[in-house]
Amino acid sequence: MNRSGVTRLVAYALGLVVVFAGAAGLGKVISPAAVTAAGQPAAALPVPGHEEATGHGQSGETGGGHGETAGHLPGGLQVSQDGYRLKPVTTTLAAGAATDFAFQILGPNGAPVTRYTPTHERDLHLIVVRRDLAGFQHVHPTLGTDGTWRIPLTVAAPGQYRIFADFRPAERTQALTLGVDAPAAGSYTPTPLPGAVRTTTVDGYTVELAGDLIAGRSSKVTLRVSRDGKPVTDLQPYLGAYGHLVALRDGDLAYLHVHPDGEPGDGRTAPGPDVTFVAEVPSGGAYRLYLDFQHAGRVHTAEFTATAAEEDR
Ligand SMILES: [Cu+2]
Repeated sequence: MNRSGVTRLVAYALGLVVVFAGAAGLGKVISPAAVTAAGQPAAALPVPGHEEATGHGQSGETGGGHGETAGHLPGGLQVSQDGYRLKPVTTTLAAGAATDFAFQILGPNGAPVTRYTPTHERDLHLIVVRRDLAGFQHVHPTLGTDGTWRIPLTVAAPGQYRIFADFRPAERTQALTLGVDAPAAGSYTPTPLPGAVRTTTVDGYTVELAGDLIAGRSSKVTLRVSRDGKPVTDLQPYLGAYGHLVALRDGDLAYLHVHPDGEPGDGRTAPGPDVTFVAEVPSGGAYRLYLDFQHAGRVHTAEFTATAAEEDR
């Protein structure tokens, strides 16, 4: 046998081994018990919308209720939705140094969106947070005539950051929240998520959380602001309310829909100490809440971890 004949023989033997291993592997995955009457593996992916179509209370259902069926995802999980796209012009951040962060919102026609309808008094809200939910910032970039938004951004520490744009294009009736990741290079030390608490402090203020998040439902949460043991009753309007609350889900940073219950000047909403919100939570589990409030001319951000109870079934 010449050299090439040996090579062919070896290749043939190797091929046999590969086929054999492949068959053994296949046998493991598709055992007769795992094949349904229709001949499909029982573990096939669920059909989008299936959960909603069949209703709640199915045994073994682990989904999170109304908010999470396909086509109705929580905000902030996607870089593109309904034809709109968040396009970063700047793709990285720098720890401890200002980056001129620029981005565009591209519309369904592919061109940058230049006309917006304000929500909470602004055309666009930019939320920046590290993926471990630390380092939260809520800022308002400036829109150029070409549809490019710009803001100087400084993050305190290295890590992977999530950037959310919360906005409403003029031609839409609903706001959108798109999200994109941006890294700040360097050695990254993740912060474990703090445990759930009812009271936190920030800049000399104490903020207490009352009310519970409930998966699959709207629920009210109230934040009470005090200072030196006294309730603060002269909060200042900030973004059209006495507080602005952002809630992010631990694990995937889903951006929740939260809106204030009452606004300054409506005849029933006092300027503190209580600020009440209506939150819609898509699933049980841990969330990080960030409350921005303004007092004596300064904006402060109080942070909480809250655990949402599973929906009643
Ligand atoms: Cu904002």
